[in-house]
Amino acid sequence: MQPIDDTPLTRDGKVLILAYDHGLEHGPVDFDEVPESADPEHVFEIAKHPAVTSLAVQKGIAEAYYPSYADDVSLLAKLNGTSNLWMGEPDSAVNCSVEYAAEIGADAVGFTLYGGANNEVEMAEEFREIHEASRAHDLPVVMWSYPRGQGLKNDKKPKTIAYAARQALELGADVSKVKYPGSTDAMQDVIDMAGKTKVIMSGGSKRSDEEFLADVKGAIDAGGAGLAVGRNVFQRENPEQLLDALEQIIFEEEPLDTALATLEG
Ligand code: FBP
Repeated sequence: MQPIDDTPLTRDGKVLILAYDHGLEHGPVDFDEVPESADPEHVFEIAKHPAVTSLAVQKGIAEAYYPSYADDVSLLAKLNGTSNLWMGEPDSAVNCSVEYAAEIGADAVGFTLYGGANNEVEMAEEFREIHEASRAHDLPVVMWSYPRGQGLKNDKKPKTIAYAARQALELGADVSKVKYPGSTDAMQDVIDMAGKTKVIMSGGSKRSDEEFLADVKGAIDAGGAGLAVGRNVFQRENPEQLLDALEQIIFEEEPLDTALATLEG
């Protein structure tokens, strides 16, 4: 397995995944704010920004659109996913194999694990197959580490998030994508539990520039490896401007004020 820092998923050891699986996970409601965002080409164009190390999409979007962007965008194939129409216990159908992801040009693969769900055992077994196949294809694996299920009333408790990051390490993920636990100290605990697995913050629903960038800065200051973000980027009229600010915080270690000034400029 080549070192993850030598793969296109990273830039200087850091990660900025632009996530665009929302049409499946949440449905068209996520495109209401900026209607052009329903068009995958709009988001592939955003993903050309140099701050974006990878674009995460489902198989159907990869198949239909990636051939036109393969020279400019690095692809992360999300291998499982669920629609918001599903009302059962959290679960996520495996809808793409590692072999097929490699065939369509993926540079990395992603998998959601709902730790604590009634289906956790089956999901962990599915992850085992994906993890071992990804090693055979030399593709880094990103785990969407999301504790969720009827036994977990609050999936954002710092200790629960730390446990999810630890699960990612124990099961072999190269990167664990977690919800921000609310403070730099709590994020530091999460990162400590993840050992050599890189920890990145999940963007979450759209909020003000100040709130969003402060969380990203908190995660980076804690030693986080970066961010996976969807709505806070594509639900904006000027996503490139926010990516400029994220580039400063994540890759250039600039202070929050400098990044905020970029947005005002
Ligand atoms: P966001 O930055 O928009 O939160 O995107 C990250 C992501 O993990 C997506 O890949 C996924 O579709 C979504 O969040 C899942 O959100 P939820 O926590 O509502 O299931």
